[in-house]
Amino acid sequence: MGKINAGELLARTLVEAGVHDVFALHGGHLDSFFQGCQRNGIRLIDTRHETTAGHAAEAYARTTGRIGVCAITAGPGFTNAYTSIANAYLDSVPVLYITSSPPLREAEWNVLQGGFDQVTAAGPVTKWGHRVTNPERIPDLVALSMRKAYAGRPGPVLLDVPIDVAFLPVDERLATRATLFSVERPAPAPGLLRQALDVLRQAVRPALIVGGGTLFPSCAAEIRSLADRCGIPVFTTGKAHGMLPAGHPSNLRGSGALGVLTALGNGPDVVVLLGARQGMYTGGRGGGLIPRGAKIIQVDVDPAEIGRVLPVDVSIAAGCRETLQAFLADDGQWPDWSDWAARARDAMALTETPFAALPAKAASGRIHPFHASKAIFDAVGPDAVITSDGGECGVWASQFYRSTLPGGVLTNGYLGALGVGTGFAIGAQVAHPERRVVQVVGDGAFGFHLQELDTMVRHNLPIVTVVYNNMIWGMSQHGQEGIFGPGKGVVCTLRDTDYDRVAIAFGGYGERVGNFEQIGPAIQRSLDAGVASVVNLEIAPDVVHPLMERMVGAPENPADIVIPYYENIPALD
Ligand SMILES: Cc1ncc(C[n+]2csc(CCOP(=O)(O)OP(=O)(O)O)c2C)c(N)n1
Repeated sequence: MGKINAGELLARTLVEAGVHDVFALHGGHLDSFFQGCQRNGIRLIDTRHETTAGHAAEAYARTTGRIGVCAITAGPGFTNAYTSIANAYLDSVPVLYITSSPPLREAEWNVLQGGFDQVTAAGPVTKWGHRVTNPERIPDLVALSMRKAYAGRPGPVLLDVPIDVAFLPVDERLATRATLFSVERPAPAPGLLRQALDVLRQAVRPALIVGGGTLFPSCAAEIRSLADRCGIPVFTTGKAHGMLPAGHPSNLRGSGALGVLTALGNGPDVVVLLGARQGMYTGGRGGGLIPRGAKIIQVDVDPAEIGRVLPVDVSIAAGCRETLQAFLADDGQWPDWSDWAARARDAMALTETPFAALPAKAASGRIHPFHASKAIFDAVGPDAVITSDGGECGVWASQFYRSTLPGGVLTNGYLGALGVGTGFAIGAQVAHPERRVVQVVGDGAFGFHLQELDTMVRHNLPIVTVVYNNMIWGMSQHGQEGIFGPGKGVVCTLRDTDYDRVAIAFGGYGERVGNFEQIGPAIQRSLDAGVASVVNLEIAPDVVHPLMERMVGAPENPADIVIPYYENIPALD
């Protein structure tokens, strides 16, 4: 024990907390920390934009269940990362953001990379933030920040270490000690558990909707046991794919099949929302997913989430895993739901039917995105980690992607931020070197961070990126045309860029694919290339996903006021 600097102490504390990898972009403010990471065996993965580092840390957390760590510099490093912080906040993912800032002793003197308070600026998108003023406090503050990130509903936290604090020598004997912990959440109250089981056992057509609240800690084993035991159809929101193995008979995947069942008037009569918040991803109050009149049992560790949009019949403010364990510990009989489950599986097949008969080549001569998506995921298989980023392409892809890894499909979340996929792919590949990582992405979305091909190549991350190159911001243009009429798109045109050659320029592998039959072989060659690659797919700009019509209008009553992308306002009679 002797004198070290605060950056070194920070690195040692992270090691003690079990952190192996930190996503970062350099700034001299953090040099004592970066040197400390190097000396203490923490792997630094440096990206070409701070928000990609943040997205990578988020994906790392989502695919491992452990906190992601992102280190970014003062001022522009922090502001660049803001989108990723907001993304993790809205999607409830534990990420520790370590930032630096100008010296405390030069406060308010118009210095470099300062002039605003980062801790305050981060306030609306973090669970907690703190500026370290005394280097001896680093161990307990790091531990506190991790407890804050995990506790209750998880989320990002920010620990700011000003440069003069980061470089200060500190006597290790005077440093505080870190109190670490394992994640425990409250069990359900016995009375409420009883009510929930009674309502569920009386159900004729139950549905379990599993959300991101089942990731921290992972409930995959318990969800599988429950599905095995009672055969309840399980639907997942975007963050919870992979919670049941891809081929499990109860795995109804995303909400598509639920929407079909509900539209056919054969939706569930009891819905269990398990760590799945009410809101856009569970159909809002529109009744498109959860039919009006269905009973709702909502389980969420955050009591504030229960009943946020629709009233709830049984509210369980407890941990998802603990609630599942309590369900499993009950030895009552489960009804036979096998006929209902078979009907639900048939509905899943119906989501493909309307498109399967269409030709693979659209009127424009380019590839139909439905067929492209099917061919991509036939070639990729279920064991890869998938990131999906973009507008309509994400909707097409969602019919086919699957992952055997819990949380192994990473998509745009509540922030709706394009550009998340590239950082997600980096974080997932760092966390899972044993798995293939495939990113599917719109040409618009890919443009936000295509410089990260450099990061993938430098760090030997053989991610396969498949670009849906339809030469437009598709969802935007199709939305505008849906509202204002054909040809009325503005600010939506892109070029037919050689994204494959961009990959080659960065030291990777690339192919352009103009015909449907070549999609599978091109993906296979990319998987075999041993280096980051881009498959540049010529996708038809003239194919509009039917979801667009619902997103921008088509009210039941033509007199309703249509608010595109949000709930329409019914006309008063
Ligand atoms: C950062 C960000 N900027 C703008 C938008 C608005 N937006 C939503 S979808 C979309 C078009 C997406 O185009 P692309 O990624 O090419 O996918 P496509 O719809 O063509 O499949 C845009 C611009 C957004 N959601 N996020």
